[in-house]
Amino acid sequence: MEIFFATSNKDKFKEALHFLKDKVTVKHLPFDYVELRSENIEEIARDAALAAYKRCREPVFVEDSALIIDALKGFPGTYSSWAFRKIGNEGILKLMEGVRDRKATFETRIAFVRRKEEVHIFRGSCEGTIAIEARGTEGFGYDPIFIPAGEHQTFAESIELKNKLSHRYKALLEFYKSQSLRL
Ligand code: ITT
Repeated sequence: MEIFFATSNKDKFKEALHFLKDKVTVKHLPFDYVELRSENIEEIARDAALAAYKRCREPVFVEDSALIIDALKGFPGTYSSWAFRKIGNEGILKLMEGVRDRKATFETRIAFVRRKEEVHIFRGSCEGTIAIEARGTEGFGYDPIFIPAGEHQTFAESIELKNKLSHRYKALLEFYKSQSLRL
């Protein structure tokens, strides 16, 4: 079976390919569209998947991820992409200066459309904390400031750790286990 992953983010595509390459043929559908404004990542993923399906008329999935920081009342959440472009990791660390509760969660929703209007959702999350300073050069986005629960390294310091524990990995595993990819 051949499926498309619609995303504007090459790093996300690389990580998905790493996991799915032995299981299914995944093709990149470069996809820039105006994302729905919502506080619900599932709704955003659903809307994007339907738009992607309209574009390619082939089995396609999208994936929306959000970093949710407890002490910032869930910010950046569904504004993660915008916040990363505007203030980046430096800006997040500044907002967290002197904050003791550093708990944060990465959430991912995969939305898969095989045929018209039929959307399947798969979830993955990874709990952790926001580091005091950015560390590491691997991965992308917020990886240098995210430490998964029970670990000491950030995702950017250990890509092996990320590939094993990440929100994306868990959502892809659900996707794969669902049989959606086997017909
Ligand atoms: P598409 O929507 O086109 O797929 P995007 O980069 O906008 O690409 P998201 O909305 O899912 O992707 O991501 C929101 C932000 O969170 C964005 O700035 C990413 O860099 C960041 N992000 C997503 N997954 C991440 C991960 O695994 N590690 C670190 N940062 C991540």
